[in-house]
Amino acid sequence: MAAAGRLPSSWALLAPLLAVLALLGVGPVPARALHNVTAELFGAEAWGTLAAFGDLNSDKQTDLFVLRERNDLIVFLADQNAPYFKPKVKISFKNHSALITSVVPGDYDGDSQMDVLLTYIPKNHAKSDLGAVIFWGQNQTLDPNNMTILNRTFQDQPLIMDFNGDLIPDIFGITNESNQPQILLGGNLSWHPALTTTSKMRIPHSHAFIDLTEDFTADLFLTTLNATTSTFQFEIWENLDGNFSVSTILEKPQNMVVVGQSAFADFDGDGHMDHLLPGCEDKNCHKSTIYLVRSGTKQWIPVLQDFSNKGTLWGFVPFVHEQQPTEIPIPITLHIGDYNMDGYPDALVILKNTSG
Ligand SMILES: *[C@@H]1O[C@H](CO)[C@@H](O)[C@H](O)[C@H]1NC(C)=O
Ligand SMILES: *[C@@H]1O[C@H](CO)[C@@H](O)[C@H](O)[C@H]1NC(C)=O
Ligand SMILES: *[C@@H]1O[C@H](CO)[C@@H](O)[C@H](O)[C@H]1NC(C)=O
Ligand SMILES: *[C@@H]1O[C@H](CO)[C@@H](O)[C@H](O)[C@H]1NC(C)=O
Ligand SMILES: *[C@@H]1O[C@H](CO)[C@@H](O)[C@H](O)[C@H]1NC(C)=O
Ligand SMILES: *[C@@H]1O[C@H](CO)[C@@H](O)[C@H](O)[C@H]1NC(C)=O
Ligand SMILES: *[C@@H]1O[C@H](CO)[C@@H](O)[C@H](O)[C@H]1NC(C)=O
Ligand SMILES: *[C@@H]1O[C@H](CO)[C@@H](O)[C@H](O)[C@H]1NC(C)=O
Ligand SMILES: *[C@@H]1O[C@H](CO)[C@@H](O)[C@H](O)[C@H]1NC(C)=O
Ligand SMILES: [Ca+2]
Ligand SMILES: [Ca+2]
Ligand SMILES: [Ca+2]
Repeated sequence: MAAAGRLPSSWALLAPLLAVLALLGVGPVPARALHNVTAELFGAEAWGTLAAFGDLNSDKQTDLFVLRERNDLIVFLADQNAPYFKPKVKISFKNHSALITSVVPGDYDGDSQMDVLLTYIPKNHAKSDLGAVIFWGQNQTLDPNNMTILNRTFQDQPLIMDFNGDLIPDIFGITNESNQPQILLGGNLSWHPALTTTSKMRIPHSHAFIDLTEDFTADLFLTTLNATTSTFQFEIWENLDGNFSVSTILEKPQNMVVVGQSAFADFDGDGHMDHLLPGCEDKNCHKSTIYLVRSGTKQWIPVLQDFSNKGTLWGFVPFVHEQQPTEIPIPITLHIGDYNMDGYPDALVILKNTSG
């Protein structure tokens, strides 16, 4: 949950969206607490999985990107009149028999028209690599026939970030062409090596683009595998005007055997972002823990180690690779941040094909 603590107002924005999420039956909010406005909101079209939010038609109203059967993307545009979200744009992947794994709206060519990046598991996929395609926005909508299929595949979900500070989102990840992370710069869509790190990136990644050095520019947080010690470690790459250099490397807590996904939040309320790490002290996750490292320090502090409640032991579920992509319910990761760098907090949900 990168950047969640950066702008408190993003939660205010998120609240109504979570209500919608709950109505679609995918969110963490109990739907019982809400009255049924499904028909009012969506009319007869109320089915699918909410995959992302974004303002597609630049009317300053948030539109909903909904997936159906993981190969149709339907954009519900916000409207003044009921139903308040109308299905207006459809992109079908049925003919490609590819399964969409994430939906990330953004203006990837900088023409002020929102585009959408889809990642997908390609047909006849031998490896677990993900394909990626950008559908171009034009005339306040998406053209289903105007797309660019990226000529590299990704080992894992790419991270969308403004790498070079030109306000155009860029696409970061390990591709099939190199072991070093690459960046696809938005605008002219040119590939560049992103960092000189020699460490292997961990899959599923828990990388984040977040200001950890408190200089108001977002830094890059990576979870990597140290080749010498064969353990996970955390690298913070500081952003100096678009040049990234490693500033801190932190080993995982010594007792942690299964390492979960890092999260950032101002845990102790001192105004600084802390790094929270859930995990387990044994392979089967009978002994779950959460550690914290305070901003600017390198010391892990256990914050929660007793997961037993009324005789029941609660544990995290260790990560298991997705076996049957079509059958498995899709876990949802929420990302909140100023996505398009326009000064407003944006909320979006990325679907991942992995748990965790
Ligand atoms: C909510 O309303 C929709 C549309 O009228 C209906 O299909 C759905 O079953 C309702 N849900 C509940 C929980 O009543
Ligand atoms: C999908 O394939 C079917 C038959 O193979 C074809 O009739 C249809 O036009 C195709 N749809 C699209 C959107 O390409
Ligand atoms: C954009 O949409 C408007 C109205 O819907 C239409 O008149 C115009 O021709 C479209 N322009 C392009 C380039 O498609
Ligand atoms: C496709 O989209 C791009 C970017 O918006 C635009 O420059 C180009 O003219 C479009 N091509 C067609 C055939 O519509
Ligand atoms: C990918 O496409 C870019 C242009 O978009 C081209 O410069 C590059 O050579 C291509 N790379 C490969 C591996 O095909
Ligand atoms: C990487 O993936 C692209 C797209 O699938 C493919 O065209 C290219 O040949 C692959 N490159 C390597 C080195 O496997
Ligand atoms: C693409 O744009 C970036 C920055 O905007 C620039 O550094 C790079 O040289 C350009 N690449 C090409 C192939 O035009
Ligand atoms: C791997 O870990 C060791 C011990 O903590 C450290 O000295 C070394 O710099 C790390 N290697 C990399 C590539 O970060
Ligand atoms: C970033 O690094 C490049 C290449 O090393 C250098 O040319 C450029 O001046 C650096 N920019 C800043 C702002 O330090
Ligand atoms: Ca809108
Ligand atoms: Ca665009
Ligand atoms: Ca950029």
